[in-house]
Amino acid sequence: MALKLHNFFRSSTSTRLRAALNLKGLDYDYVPYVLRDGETRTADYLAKNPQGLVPTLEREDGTFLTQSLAIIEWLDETRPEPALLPSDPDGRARVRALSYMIACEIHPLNNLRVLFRLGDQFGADEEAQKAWFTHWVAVTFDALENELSGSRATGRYCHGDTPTLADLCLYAQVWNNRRFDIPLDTWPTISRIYAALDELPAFQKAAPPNQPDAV
Ligand SMILES: N[C@@H](CCC(=O)N[C@@H](CS)C(=O)NCC(=O)O)C(=O)O
Repeated sequence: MALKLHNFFRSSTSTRLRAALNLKGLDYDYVPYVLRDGETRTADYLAKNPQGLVPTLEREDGTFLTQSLAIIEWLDETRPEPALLPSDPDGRARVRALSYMIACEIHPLNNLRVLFRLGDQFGADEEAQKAWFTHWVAVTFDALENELSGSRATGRYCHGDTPTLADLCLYAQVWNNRRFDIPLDTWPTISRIYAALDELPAFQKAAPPNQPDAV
């Protein structure tokens, strides 16, 4: 049985994982879910992913892995080439820190269920949700821009000249920002790195509009 990716085209955590699978040259079956329709809240899906979130990676033996960063690190350990984390501890710490800036400090605050909650509990309309989303992107992208532009460890990509975990997160977050039309020009280094990543077939193939369930 092939690897199966349970995911959603517009989900940034899914985009991260698709790009990792593509960089590793791995084929997978694509299983789409519509988040707004509650397709990840069914008993069948909750048996795969107890949080009812995407992505979930179904392994060849029918077992499941959840949490995009944990899945990507598992892929990197089981299929080491090309490496998505540097070989030195300092480099790994930097790449993980850049990744967590996005994965821990932006994504959870702007997730669909948070935006829904803002609407349901506080009456936040689309404009208010956009302001919320943009605020949390800007707070961390400003800091990320400072780190990336000020560090000699930054290369063509976030860390040196080969894509790492941090680039998977950055690329997916830039796509996610398009949901609210957030322009990139305020962050020239992020913008440059995104453009370099977008030239790579593994990233292009992972981009939301290029998925079978894209609408
Ligand atoms: N930390 C988790 C987050 C997963 C997650 O929140 N995925 C989003 C899509 S990007 C989701 O399923 N959202 C559904 C919702 O918010 O109800 C990961 O990295 O896998």
